[in-house]
Amino acid sequence: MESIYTVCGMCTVRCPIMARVDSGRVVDLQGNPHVPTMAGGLCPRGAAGRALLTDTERPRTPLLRDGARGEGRWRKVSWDEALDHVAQRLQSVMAAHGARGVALSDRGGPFRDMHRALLRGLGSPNYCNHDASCARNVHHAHLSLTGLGRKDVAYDFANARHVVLQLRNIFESVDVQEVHQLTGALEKGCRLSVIDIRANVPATKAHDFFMVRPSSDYAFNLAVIHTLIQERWYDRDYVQRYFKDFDQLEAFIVPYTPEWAAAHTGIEAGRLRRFVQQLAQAAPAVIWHPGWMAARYRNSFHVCRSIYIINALLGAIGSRGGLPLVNKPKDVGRKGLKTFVDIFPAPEEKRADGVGWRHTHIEKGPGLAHLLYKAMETDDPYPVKAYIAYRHDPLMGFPDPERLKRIFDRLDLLVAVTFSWSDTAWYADVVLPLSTYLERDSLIACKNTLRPFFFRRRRAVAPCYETRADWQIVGGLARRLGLPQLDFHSIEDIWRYQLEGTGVQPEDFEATGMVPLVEAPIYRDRNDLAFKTPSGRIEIVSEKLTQSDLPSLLPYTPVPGPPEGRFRLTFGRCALHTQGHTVDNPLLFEQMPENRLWINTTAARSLGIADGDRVQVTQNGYAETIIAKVTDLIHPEAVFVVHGFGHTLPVERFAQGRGLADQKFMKGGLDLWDPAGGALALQEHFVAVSKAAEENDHK
Ligand SMILES: Nc1nc2c(c(=O)[nH]1)N[C@H]1C(S)=C(S)[C@@H](COP(=O)(O)OP(=O)(O)OC[C@H]3O[C@@H](n4cnc5c(=O)[nH]c(N)nc54)[C@H](O)[C@@H]3O)O[C@H]1N2
Ligand SMILES: Nc1nc2c(c(=O)[nH]1)N[C@H]1C(S)=C(S)[C@@H](COP(=O)(O)OP(=O)(O)OC[C@H]3O[C@@H](n4cnc5c(=O)[nH]c(N)nc54)[C@H](O)[C@@H]3O)O[C@H]1N2
Ligand code: SF4
Ligand SMILES: [Mo]
Repeated sequence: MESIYTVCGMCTVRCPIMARVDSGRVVDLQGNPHVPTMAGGLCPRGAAGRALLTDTERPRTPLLRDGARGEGRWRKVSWDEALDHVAQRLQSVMAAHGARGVALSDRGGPFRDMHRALLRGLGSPNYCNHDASCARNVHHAHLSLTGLGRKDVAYDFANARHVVLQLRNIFESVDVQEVHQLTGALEKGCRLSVIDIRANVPATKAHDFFMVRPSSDYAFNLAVIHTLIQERWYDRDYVQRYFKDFDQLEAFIVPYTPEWAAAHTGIEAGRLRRFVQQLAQAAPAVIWHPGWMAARYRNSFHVCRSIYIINALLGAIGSRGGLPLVNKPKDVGRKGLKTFVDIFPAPEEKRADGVGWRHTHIEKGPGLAHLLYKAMETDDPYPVKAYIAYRHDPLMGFPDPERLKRIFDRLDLLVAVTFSWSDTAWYADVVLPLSTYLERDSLIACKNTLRPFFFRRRRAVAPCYETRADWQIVGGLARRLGLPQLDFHSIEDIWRYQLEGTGVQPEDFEATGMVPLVEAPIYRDRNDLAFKTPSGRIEIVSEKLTQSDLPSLLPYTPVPGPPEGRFRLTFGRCALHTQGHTVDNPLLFEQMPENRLWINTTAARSLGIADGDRVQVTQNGYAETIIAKVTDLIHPEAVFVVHGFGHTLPVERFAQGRGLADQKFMKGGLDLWDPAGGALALQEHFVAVSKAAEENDHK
């Protein structure tokens, strides 16, 4: 029996794991035993990864579309034919429209260096990732205050004395190490407060649960800031040392009393004050989590920004037990990995999504994919005619898939690189099948934490079908497109290239799968923090926002609520599935075959709906049915579903026809986004709910 230290691929958290392999078969998966915070454990999805290997429904060879887009008629082809085809089509798009006519989007993360380099090598600026549908608001909120990205701070749960989760479902939207760290802290007496629109799993374990009116979080947080300042419960030394324009915050916050907020949030003023006092008592070992999936409302950026302001007022940013600054290799005197993207100069061409020139306050890196799609729709600022969806399923992860399909109809080439079927792959012209994470080696990646380390994914077994690893797919395209710098003979050659000058060798990963760059975690001196804003301080007024005519301190206006007889459609995750791509996994399907519609008991009763009834959800003539979960534990204005269900593809035997697809109830959603943070506002859509008629008792 061989033990292989590698990285889970069932979600983007990428936990370190150990695969045990016997005679070419993976017999067991567990958390990497060398990582204490994994405690040998995995989440249910991680444990179900083995089912991918025997999945005969996933794309098993390269496929070229035969019929119309989305019709599902495919021709199996060799890798040579598929890669030749893609390279030729890319070349003809580039001949007609220039390199800028090619776009690529992915799912972010640490393994993207090579395909980003491919796009840059071609000369296109149009790289995007999924983040406009996820955490862009969080990231930009932190940038605007501190000049640091959202991942430039860690969450030091192990040493925290009070953790606040708002828009963060930590025990269901799982990161295994965070779960272990937080449960450990709770056992040692850390307080947990949850601010949510429904009692999620963290709420059931919290000392305090605030069920706020959906979309009223900004009012809640403004009242918290008001109370901290008015009662002088904030960390005055920290504020004096690090805040720029504190006086502007002080003046702005005056009207936002807890009594004022109560009318918006439904939370009694006295409760809010007591909570703020408890926070101040635990400071600076406080983590008010800034959220993760914060693409919800057109003011979500300011919700996230207010959270970071609260953390800063409590002195938690940069502190042990709070949000300490992470270390990059150079911070600990080491050299980082050599990158592929830096082989090529950054394209001078303007981005099609307008980021960097129309939208100067938005970070260029991953841009804003919804604005890329609008450029494809209008040819403004120029035509984009080839699109590679690389590990990305916008037809499920972005709103209004019917409109997106019409946009994709304007493309000359749509390529999907994926290990499973997805709505986008099904609509593509070419499917390039990636090997599953247990069958492929990856680049080496670097994780910046208190104790930064290099890690890599190593394959546990050889591919079961005609699938390939990323480096082979990208290398194959690069060879055909005149970019030999990205064409490597073996993964070992790639690892050696990346590790050049770092003092680390590929063999150093054998023992545990990772190589720490420093002996022990390093906390920076809290009295000597360096922020990366123009002033080097925490900037309440951000020049970049001002230059874009956007306020840094947004006065409160309520997000419009549901019209009479409708509900706000809200969504989130559960511990048993990852987005839309695990429903067809037989082990996970068995545990949870479909989503249910959470609906408040009083609202349900007035509609004659009982728990377990099949109900119809409608919006402007579009309807789907789903089973109702009638509960007191959700705010009456909202209904809630776990995202990722309602599949229609015939190649997904288990998932097909099960549950409801929330993204299909988001008509016009590509136009609804937060102008300051750039992310979509996916929870500004309303639906009607009724008991399904008998004859509709199926989907
Ligand atoms: N098991 C599992 N884990 C995952 C993932 C997965 O698919 N499955 N995906 C990963 C990814 S990509 C992400 S982005 C993260 C997401 O991690 P989170 O952002 O923590 O997850 P969600 O479950 O989307 O939402 C968090 C909570 O927001 C609440 N909520 C909805 N509307 C409002 C509101 O108006 N106000 C307040 N206060 N709360 C509201 C929901 O009820 C939910 O409990 O999880 C990651 N981890
Ligand atoms: N309505 C609605 N929309 C949402 C959300 C919601 O809750 N409701 N959640 C949002 C969130 S938080 C996110 S992060 C996005 C997620 O949406 P996407 O970014 O599209 O993410 P996934 O579904 O995780 O992965 C996309 C595709 O990549 C494939 N894939 C998975 N892993 C790999 C890999 O390692 N390599 C390759 N090449 N392919 C891979 C999967 O099989 C899947 O088909 O959706 C967002 N959109
Ligand atoms: S959280 Fe679960 S699915 Fe995600 S990487 Fe970790 S073990 Fe895998
Ligand atoms: Mo996400």
